[in-house]
Amino acid sequence: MTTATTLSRAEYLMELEEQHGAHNYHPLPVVLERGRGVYLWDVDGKRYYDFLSAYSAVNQGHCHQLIVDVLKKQAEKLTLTSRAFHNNVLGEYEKYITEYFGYDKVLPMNTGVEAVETAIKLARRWAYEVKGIKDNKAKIIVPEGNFHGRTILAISASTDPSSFAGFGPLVPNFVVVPYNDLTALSKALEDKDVAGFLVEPIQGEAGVNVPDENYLAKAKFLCEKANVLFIADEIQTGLGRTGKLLACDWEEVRPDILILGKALSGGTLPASAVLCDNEIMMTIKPGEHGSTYGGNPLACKVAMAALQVIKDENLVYNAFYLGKYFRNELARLKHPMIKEIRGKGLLNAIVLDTEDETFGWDLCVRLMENGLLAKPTHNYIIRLAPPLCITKEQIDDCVAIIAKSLG
Ligand code: IF1
Repeated sequence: MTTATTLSRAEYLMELEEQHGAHNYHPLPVVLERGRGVYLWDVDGKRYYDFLSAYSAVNQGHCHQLIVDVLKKQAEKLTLTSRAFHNNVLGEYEKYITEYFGYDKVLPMNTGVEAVETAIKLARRWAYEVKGIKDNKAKIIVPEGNFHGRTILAISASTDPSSFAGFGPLVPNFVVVPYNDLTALSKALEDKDVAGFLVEPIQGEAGVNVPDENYLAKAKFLCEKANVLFIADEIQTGLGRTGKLLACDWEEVRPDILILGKALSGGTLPASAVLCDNEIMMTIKPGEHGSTYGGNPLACKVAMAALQVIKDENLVYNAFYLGKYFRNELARLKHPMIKEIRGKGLLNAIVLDTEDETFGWDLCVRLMENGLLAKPTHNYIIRLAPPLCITKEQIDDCVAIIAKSLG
């Protein structure tokens, strides 16, 4: 019988999770206690490079001092009023973020998937009130391999059984087309009941799938022609991650509805946002949508600080320049196990040349032992996405760790 005394601190803490927590994840065997910048430390004081960045939620780096200071200051003052009343922060935030991205209005929510749900509600409401689609007939086109979160609506759009199997009945009226296939999209857009096309500019979970040049631009053109809303899920690809402020900026595409989350708060607390112009946003009337914490003064102050850090620290250019450098350095390894290197900015992945189901996991365990944390998105695809504040020297250090771990 093992007791708490015979287990290490890390083992004891993992045991607590095993015993008292839902088993809805399979984490790497590491117990983290502290984060700063690109680094994480475990309970034994071992330091790691974070190459997951909480799935792109800490683009600014862990516990960014400026963001944390704003959080602490506002936390002592006013954290939540609900939207039943006004407060002195929300309007300032709404002005700031709508000018930052160039939209008429913003609807603030908390998690990414709540923002996705909000975007779909807006698209449907616009379809009925503006486009003139018959009530309850609105359809949303989504690409194969999409990932938009874990709610019933989001998994209803998914084509991955591990997301939707066993959770039915699902939400109807999602039309699936192959990703990066304009002919299929064009055909699907002939249906007059289509309200929107919901797309990730780069598919993160599917394994950092980068579409062909001009896919986004041509898709946007086809949507405009069909009077269908182009809805960009930039929850993971936005906020500098791909070397542009938004991944859509690579093709100068302006989404009709822009969805943000994750790094919007610099990884301190949940904050998400849906931005669009009046024609769409004003179709939702008072009392028809909301959330207890949506737009709370604490999240708004933190989000303004997180967005300002992206600008002031030039994180977009850093991601652009060091992403290119990182991919080149990985390529220079000419390692036989690396079949493909792909990504934009600091959203990258290596595809391993193996049929071995466990190779990806085993490699991530070796990377962990060598001081770098990453996670396979599928058995043989390893996502490599550090905070955007990483330096060239740290990239060199990490390429060496990756080379050593690959053997
Ligand atoms: C998990 C994946 C990434 C997202 C995009 C919406 C959401 C996400 C493009 C929902 C969230 C997270 C969820 C998290 C792991 C992570 C993830 F592996 F699940 F698929 F990043 F790729 N749109 N992605 O990536 O945002 O509600 O989570 O705030 O579910 O394990 P959320």
